[in-house]
Amino acid sequence: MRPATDALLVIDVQTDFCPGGALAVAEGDAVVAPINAMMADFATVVLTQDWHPADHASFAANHPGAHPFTVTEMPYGPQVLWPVHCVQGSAGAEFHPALAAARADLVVRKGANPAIDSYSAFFENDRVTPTGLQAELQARGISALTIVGLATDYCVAYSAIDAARLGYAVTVRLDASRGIDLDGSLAAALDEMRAAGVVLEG
Ligand code: VGL
Ligand code: ZN
Repeated sequence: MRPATDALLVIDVQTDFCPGGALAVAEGDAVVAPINAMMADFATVVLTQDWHPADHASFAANHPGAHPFTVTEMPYGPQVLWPVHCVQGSAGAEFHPALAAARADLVVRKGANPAIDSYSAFFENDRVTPTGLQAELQARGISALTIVGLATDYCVAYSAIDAARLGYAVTVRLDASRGIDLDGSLAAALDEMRAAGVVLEG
């Protein structure tokens, strides 16, 4: 068992990010067994859930003529346009059925503002609007985070870099994470995480 100041942060292990889902990550379901096993080592387990309204601005379908996996400009910067995924209350937004979600101490839902995407578990993509996770972790006395889940190069990387900036000791377990890898995004995200002081393991 790790010290009580360590938490496991499990990012977006949801049906839509697993094979057969709307935004499937290759081998996305392969993270479930190692994550369930890791939970036994941590007194605090936090899950995040991507949780979009149907009119979310990150969906290509809401931009007439736009194709998924292209990039558009939003007021807060460039935004990849995704297939419709993780719509609030839909089957695709559920946690993977084999994830031990009942073990979670806290579930953070993100991406509910139709105008702003939210890759990070801490802030929306404007990088200033908080999700509330930082206050929750502070209240629980957490100072170190092990981060796992989907996708390595988007929500895992954004969460890890924000966590490092906020002063947490951050480890990403790559063996319990999988990436989308859009135009070299995986290699870029690994570089950015290392540069932010994130320890990459596995
Ligand atoms: C994610 C793209 C869009 C993720 C969420 O969980 O990494 N990626 N929404
Ligand atoms: Zn999303």
